[in-house]
Amino acid sequence: MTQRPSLTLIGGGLVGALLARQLAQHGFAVEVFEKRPDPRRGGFLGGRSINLALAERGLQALRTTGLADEVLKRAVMMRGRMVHATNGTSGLQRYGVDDSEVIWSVSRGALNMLLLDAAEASGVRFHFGQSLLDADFDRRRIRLADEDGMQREHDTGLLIGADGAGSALRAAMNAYAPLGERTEPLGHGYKELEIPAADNLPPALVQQSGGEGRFALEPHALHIWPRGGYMCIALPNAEGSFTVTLFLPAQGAHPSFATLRDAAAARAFFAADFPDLLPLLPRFDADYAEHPVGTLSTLYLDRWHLDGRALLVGDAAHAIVPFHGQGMNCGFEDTVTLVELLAASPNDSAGVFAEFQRIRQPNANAIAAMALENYVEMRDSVADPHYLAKRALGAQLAERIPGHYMARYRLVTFTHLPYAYALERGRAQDALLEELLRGAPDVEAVDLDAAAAMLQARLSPLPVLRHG
Ligand code: FAD
Ligand code: 8RB
Repeated sequence: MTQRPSLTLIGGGLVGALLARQLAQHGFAVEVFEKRPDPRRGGFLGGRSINLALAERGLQALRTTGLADEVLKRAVMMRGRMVHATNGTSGLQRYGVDDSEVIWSVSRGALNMLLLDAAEASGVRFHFGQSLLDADFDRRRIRLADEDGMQREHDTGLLIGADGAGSALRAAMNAYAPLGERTEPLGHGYKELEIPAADNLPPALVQQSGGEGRFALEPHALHIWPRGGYMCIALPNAEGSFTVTLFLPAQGAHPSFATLRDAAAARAFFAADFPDLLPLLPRFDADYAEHPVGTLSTLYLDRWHLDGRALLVGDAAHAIVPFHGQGMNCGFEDTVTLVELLAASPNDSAGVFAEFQRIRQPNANAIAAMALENYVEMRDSVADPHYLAKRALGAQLAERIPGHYMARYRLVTFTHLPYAYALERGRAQDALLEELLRGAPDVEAVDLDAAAAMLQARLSPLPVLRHG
């Protein structure tokens, strides 16, 4: 075997830990510097439960490294979006065609700890409580600070930045040679609230029954309270609680975070706009007062690497807004591509980094665009009759001609087809659905045989899908 270069990763978050594991499995010597203390040492106790939606792309990356089953054991299946209308009624819109097309709610803390264990078991060396300050790319040295501010220097191998949206390695690379960095703020912020497990709520409020009575709401769904310009969502946690996120304009006329300065103002707003949700939030005032307003933006870079010396992956390269639930999934997909390229050409890091960017950047741009679009869909369109008509027509066509029609959401969430393909295909399909509905007062009036024939004539067949 040829001598493989050693790798120095900055950041042991979701992407860094998973990438480290895969690289070590391929015989690379890997060390990771992580700013925060080791979360496995009691740190997460008493912390808030934050969950994420894991979809096929992320699952596939976990499968390649033998971790998918273990992750799924602790995950809660979500079959679709449960839309809670203003009048208090709710209904499930399935994400896929059946239970083979579902997404999974996983705990960020538990997932990160599982990935750290797995990476360590494969031989990765972690240095916790070590924050990157800057990098000398010519001398291949980095400067780090520990939690007490004590600084030290360290010789590195190839540098990979998996240090998230606020990446310190990116800042160091950008200072050495500009990366063409651009941040586009969404102008909306978010705040996390919690619905406790049902045994901590008055029984009269618990809206679902059956074998899973520890949940206050239907557990197997991603809940959405769409309200036009803003919304709340809730994802289930395995122990029975839900993490709720309020998305709202940061500034401007009521309602915005600027006009909801304190818990009392926010409570009045919830009582008016989310009357069915507020009673499920017994810690509303404390959560609202204590949890910070998070900001949301999209990050674009012209370059993700410094020749063969340093590369950015995950959020450090392409942070996106959350509305497609694909940030982690996209970062996990990055790791598979990078490891394949590095394993094939371990001694050509400049070629590998350039090729990685060539393959991944158009896809990162595509999911960034689709994530922005999905905010409008989630907060607004899910209750719009024209949107629902298109969705219903699409579902019938998907059943009739599965080789020619697959909703964009399904292409993104349940396949490994490139994000850029999903974006382009979605546009073409959408134009045809619009055309079909223009000539018909409603879905029932569309001649499905003629519609299917038209799609088959005007769209290329979908690529054969690899599953599982
Ligand atoms: P991070 O997970 O941010 O990890 C970066 C790591 O680098 C951290 O451990 C950090 O401590 C460390 N670090 C930072 N600076 C330094 C430094 N100077 N030196 C050393 N280490 C450093 N994505 C989905 O796919 N589905 C979802 O449902 C979803 N939900 C989300 C919910 C929330 C509340 C948030 C905030 C994000 C969500 N995302 C979701 C996005 C997802 O969390 C990110 O895309 C993903 O975590 C990116 O992984 P990463 O490893 O690149 O960055
Ligand atoms: N970051 C998600 C979807 C798509 C849901 C749909 C949406 C919270 C921060 Cl907002 C959101 C989705 O179209 O019906 N799948 O997974 C996850 C989402 O938000 C996550 C929990 C989130 N991400 C800062 C907050």
